[in-house]
Amino acid sequence: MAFELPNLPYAHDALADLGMSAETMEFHHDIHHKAYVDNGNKLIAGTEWEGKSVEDIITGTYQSGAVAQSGIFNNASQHWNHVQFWEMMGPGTGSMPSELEKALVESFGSVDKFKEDFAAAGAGQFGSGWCWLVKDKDGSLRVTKTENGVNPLCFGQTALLGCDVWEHSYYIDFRNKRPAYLSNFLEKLVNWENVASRM
Ligand code: MN3
Repeated sequence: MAFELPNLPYAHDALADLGMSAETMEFHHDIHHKAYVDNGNKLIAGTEWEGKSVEDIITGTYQSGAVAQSGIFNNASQHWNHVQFWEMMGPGTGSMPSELEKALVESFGSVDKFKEDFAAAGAGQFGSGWCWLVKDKDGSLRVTKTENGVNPLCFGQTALLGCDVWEHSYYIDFRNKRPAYLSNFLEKLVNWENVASRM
């Protein structure tokens, strides 16, 4: 099926008081995400991937490893990544559901240690990419980082939380201060209910 740009699950200015401005959303969702959708649709037209789900396209093109398919992989994965990213944030995110808190404490020792590891992964990703909280194939929770559009689907993992550390995600609001963007993301922007629902 053709990729489709979803509306944001909230208004463009809904996160402005929480550190992600309407201007960032206008560039990030309306221009960057839309470009992945439009370019992805152009690249899959007439190929074996046309009509496949975005998840199948991501895992299929990543595993194939064929250079000729890297454009399809990059655009499909970035489309999927951004759909998840918008849903993983929200205004008035509230408190962390207890089952998520319990799982984080079991896996990392404390919620603060999880946040420290997650922020370090994001800050330590050299160049563009993402940092993640994933549920691995054995059920364990792990913090990971990936380059460019690579995501947990590529490794058979479930993405519980992801943060976009491409410069387009933070340069308008935080300039070059990626660690400040990551800390703000964890403290103010994450929709922990959404994260818990993915477990
Ligand atoms: Mn982005």
